[in-house]
Amino acid sequence: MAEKTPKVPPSPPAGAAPALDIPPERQIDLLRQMLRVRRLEERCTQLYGQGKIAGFCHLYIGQEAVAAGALACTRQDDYVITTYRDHGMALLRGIAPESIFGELMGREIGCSKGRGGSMHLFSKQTHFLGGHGIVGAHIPLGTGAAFAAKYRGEDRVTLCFFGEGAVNNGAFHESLNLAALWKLPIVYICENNRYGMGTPVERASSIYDLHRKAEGYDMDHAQIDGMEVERVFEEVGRAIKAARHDKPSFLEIRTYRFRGHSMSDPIHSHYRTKAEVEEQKERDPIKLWRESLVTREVVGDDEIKAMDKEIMEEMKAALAKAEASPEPPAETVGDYVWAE
Ligand SMILES: Cc1ncc(C[n+]2csc(CCOP(=O)(O)OP(=O)(O)O)c2C)c(N)n1
Repeated sequence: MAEKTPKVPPSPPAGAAPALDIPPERQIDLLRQMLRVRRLEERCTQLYGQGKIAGFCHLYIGQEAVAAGALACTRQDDYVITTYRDHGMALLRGIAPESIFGELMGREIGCSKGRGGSMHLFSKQTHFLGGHGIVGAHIPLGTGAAFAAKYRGEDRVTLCFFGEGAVNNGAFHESLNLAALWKLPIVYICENNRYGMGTPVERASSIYDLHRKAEGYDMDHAQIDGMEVERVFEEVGRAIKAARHDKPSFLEIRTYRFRGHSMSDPIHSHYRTKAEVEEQKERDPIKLWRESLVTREVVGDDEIKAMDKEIMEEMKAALAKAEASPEPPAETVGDYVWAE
């Protein structure tokens, strides 16, 4: 049996500057987008603490490089579908932050008109197909979106994100089989943050290098360090190009969530040590990329501080708009249940 790779990925050799083929403005924008997700979610923790968000709330803090790197490679008409850990993905697909805050608080301004909440952000206009609460259940939906695009002769690609908790689920395997068989324009992206709630991946999967599961379907696959936004950008970009030419693939992106599984879980639960979380925070994707940009003199630290301030203002203004929005009138509770 193959050796399991060490839990903590080795750090790259000190001073090893990656050869980057990414325009400087794009490099700065990758930082901006990660910061936008982080600041949005920090506001979410406050709102949850104030009792303004009811129900479930799963944060993406620590995983921002995956959404930022991957979505930067998409076209606006591509489809994106993900799990309940969806705030960052929704923001970077183009849903306005006030619509996200509004949805979390059950307000009319919410992207799902206040009826879905945190796990069910959705937007037809931005081709963001949700926000799904049942583990693995959206993987066939993403596969269906890719099938529809191909059937209609469009060259749209679908990015289908899920956690490592979904890859032992039958729907995952059925989907990969059909995507490979029918050469669908889809990239399956497993955000392997090591834990499905409190269960470590090595207690749930017979193989540890999850990307190898695609071999069973003769599908291209790769494993990527999800704390390095440039790697995510490059690899997902490559996979999307291939998918536009009818070559689906499966990417395992290794990442880490810094917070608990959801807002109702403590950050350091019995399933992982505080030391492990602290060690992973050393590889905070925002910190790594910020240092890289400054060291390579792509942007100065003062400019980054100004950008961050602007983002905090953006989130503050968005939150004010969301709080000013009313709850939907009670008599509309039955609306949108059936297609009209
Ligand atoms: C079919 C199903 N079983 C169980 C659950 C309860 N559940 C919610 S999240 C979760 C863990 C999923 O972990 P993973 O897929 O790795 O995603 P992560 O939360 O780490 O992003 C479980 C078991 C569920 N929502 N759906």
